[in-house]
Amino acid sequence: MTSIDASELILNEDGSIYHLNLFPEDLASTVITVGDPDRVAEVSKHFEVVEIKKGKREFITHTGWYNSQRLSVISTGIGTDNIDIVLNELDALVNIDFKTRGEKPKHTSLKIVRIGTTGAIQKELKVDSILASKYAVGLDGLLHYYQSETIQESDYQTAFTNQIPWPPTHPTPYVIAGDNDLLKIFKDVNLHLGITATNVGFYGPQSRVLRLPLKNPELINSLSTFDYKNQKITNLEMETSAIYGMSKLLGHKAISLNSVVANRANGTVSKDPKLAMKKLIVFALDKISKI
Ligand code: R1P
Ligand code: URA
Repeated sequence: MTSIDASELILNEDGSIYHLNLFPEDLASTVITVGDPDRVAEVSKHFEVVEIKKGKREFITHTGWYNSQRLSVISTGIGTDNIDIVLNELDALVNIDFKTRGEKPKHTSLKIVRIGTTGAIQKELKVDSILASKYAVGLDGLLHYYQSETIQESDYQTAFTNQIPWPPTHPTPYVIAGDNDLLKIFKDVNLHLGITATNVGFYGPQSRVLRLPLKNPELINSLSTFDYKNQKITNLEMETSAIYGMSKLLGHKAISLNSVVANRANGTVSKDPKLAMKKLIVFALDKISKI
């Protein structure tokens, strides 16, 4: 069995994983990820018991019980660079033996549910609605650092690059399908199914102009008019493509749920984003208890 060097799988002095600061036994097999560290307690306050509260940097974890199911909720902070850390370390916690530093003989598959916020780019998608991502379109480039061609939706990708002029300075867009089993379980009249584009920033990379002129001012228009088999890209955020891609590569199941806090197509924002998030958390926990 190959043993992974100390420089590649870094453990803290107490033997916990480097960034997440967790031991394997601290993690449940169903993991809710949230961007905002303050959102962790908003989720875990619904648990009957919280047995573990740990954290380091922006990565706060609470593990406890909800409806007789053990759940972990962890904050990822913002961005696909953080998702690279979180997904690799979550996987290491269940699939690498920290004593031998080798892969465990039996693979454990996690169920990962993102509860996040997003901006809609289609007029019809109202603020405060909730959306699950059927596909994620990654504009961020993270997946290109891994051997990931086999999990990418190449037809979708070809349609994208045929319809949208893509500057050679930007990473090639990649497309990952959401997990069908989880999408079926979460199906609901109150849930929109959409196609989520993930990018590396909130301002320029999502076509927001404050003081800096954009290199490609047409980006948001081309994203919102792009069409693949009569389905349009519905929303923009900063983590889903990496969560879908890394989960698939590592053998985990993931679904991304987002509350729409802004609609870029009609310039509206939620009047009560906290209440909308509370509703999404209750919705997600109810569905998770059916997994
Ligand atoms: C930007 O405000 C952040 O909000 C969205 C984006 O993906 C980005 O992380 O998600 P979260 O609310 O989960 O952080
Ligand atoms: N999060 C994003 O990344 N973009 C938005 O427009 C809203 C939330």
